[in-house]
Amino acid sequence: MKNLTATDGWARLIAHVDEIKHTSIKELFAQNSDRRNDFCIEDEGIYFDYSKHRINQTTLSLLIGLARERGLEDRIRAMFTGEKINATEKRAVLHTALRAPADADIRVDGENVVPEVHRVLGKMKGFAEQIRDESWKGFTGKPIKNIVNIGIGGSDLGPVMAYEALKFYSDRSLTFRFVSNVDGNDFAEAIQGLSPEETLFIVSSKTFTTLETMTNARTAREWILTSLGDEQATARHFVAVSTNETAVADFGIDTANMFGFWDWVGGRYSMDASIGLSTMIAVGPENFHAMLKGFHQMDEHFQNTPFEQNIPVIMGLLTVWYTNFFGAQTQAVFPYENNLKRFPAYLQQLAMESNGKYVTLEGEKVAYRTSPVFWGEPGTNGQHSFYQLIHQGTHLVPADFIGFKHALHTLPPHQDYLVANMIAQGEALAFGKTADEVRSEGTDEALVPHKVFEGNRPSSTFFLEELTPGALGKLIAMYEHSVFVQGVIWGINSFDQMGVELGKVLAQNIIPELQEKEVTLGHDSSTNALIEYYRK
Ligand code: G6Q
Repeated sequence: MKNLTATDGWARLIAHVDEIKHTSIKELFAQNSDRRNDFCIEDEGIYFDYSKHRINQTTLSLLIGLARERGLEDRIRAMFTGEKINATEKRAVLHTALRAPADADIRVDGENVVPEVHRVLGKMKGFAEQIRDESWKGFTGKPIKNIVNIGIGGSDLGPVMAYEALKFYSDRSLTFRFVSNVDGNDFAEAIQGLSPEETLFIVSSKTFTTLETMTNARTAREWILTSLGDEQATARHFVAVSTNETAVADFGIDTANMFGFWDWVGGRYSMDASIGLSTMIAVGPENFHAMLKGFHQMDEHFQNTPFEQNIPVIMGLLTVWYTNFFGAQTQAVFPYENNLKRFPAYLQQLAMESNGKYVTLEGEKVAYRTSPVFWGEPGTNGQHSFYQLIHQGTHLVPADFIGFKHALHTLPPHQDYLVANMIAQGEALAFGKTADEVRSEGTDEALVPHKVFEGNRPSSTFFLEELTPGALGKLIAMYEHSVFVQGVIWGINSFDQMGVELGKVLAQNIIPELQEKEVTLGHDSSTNALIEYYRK
């Protein structure tokens, strides 16, 4: 593929940014009274307002032109039809098959994978129902009341996020905890107050070899065996979610209690595969399927909607716009829904592990920026801490606001206050407050510069009806596809994660050096000194 910076689309955008840079969002609104309609998409129950951006119609058509030049249509088709677009690992990328209807036909190496997806979903349903109706008993005959998911990265962030997001729909008689960190504090705190007799561990690991997960799983097995005093207890208190049947059996988990998935599902794209088992137990199979339906609706939208009206395409292109043409280094995501408190952390992995890369598919070093740093916190909390920087700091931080028309609770003034704040933030960022406006409030002249808000700070607003399982599915798929669009423009493989390997390998070298104090150290002087400091 042609180098991105050598494309016509890139050259046109370079020229165009020079023109539009000098026009503020306020001026863009003044120039076009219909701006709110021109830059707004309402589809799939999502109201996506992207009018408060530093773009006009020319920007949009140039960005869409660049997407076409980069072959986005073809890449979308390739992904959805199971081509091995994860070229470095020679794998198909088919998280979209996880939420395809049972009668869909999606082939990998000539075989339709959808029946197997639905077989596993059926098995998950059977198990989730047994836990929920208490017919699955622990070793001593008591029903399971506590579910602890052990996993890390893609085997943790999705399940935690979804549990928090859908807590409202969860069975409140069950307790859910999540252990990820190899720091023993994580495990020790997670089992606080839990009775081993009533606790089930879901060991979630695609490879079933991950240091953190296997260490926590062994500690959990020890805890169960010490408390219940019998090897046989493992079978009633452990299930596995994995692709590695041999390692699951070696650990002592009956493979009848293993829920599989496939190499064409990346870890960070697996929360709607069996990695979502804890989610299904929490909210029940029906709600889980409603979530999958939401995912699928967004998949259909992404696959079939013209780019001009395609939510993930526009989102992805806006990220490219600010990253490559305005030098933005970060992108903020602010859900105005407290139950989405783990959503930014989930997105961090999705976006940054997918597109935080400096090598193209052809193996060349890029000459442009790739993924920005994604970050965020729920509103309104963030307003009382870091929003200062977004309003008056020196960084350009494009922001996504995510809000819902209806609250899940019935506490009347809260929802209006919440939504008012979300809308106000977008308005303040875009339009700011001039020196004259500040003066007209009788402000002391010395304070005027401090109270001016320059504005011209871009944001998107996503409004949905209510945080239902289906809405969550749509939101996640929307970001998944937006990240994909960015990766296609940048010409990188969004589906491997080789950058996480080196640290893991070096840690394996250092472990014995910490444990055996006589081993001679052969690192650099700083690393040697750190190891010696720990040894002492
Ligand atoms: C995600 C990554 C990574 C992975 C974890 C856990 O896309 O591959 O975050 O999910 O390293 O791996 P296991 O599921 O194999 O334990």
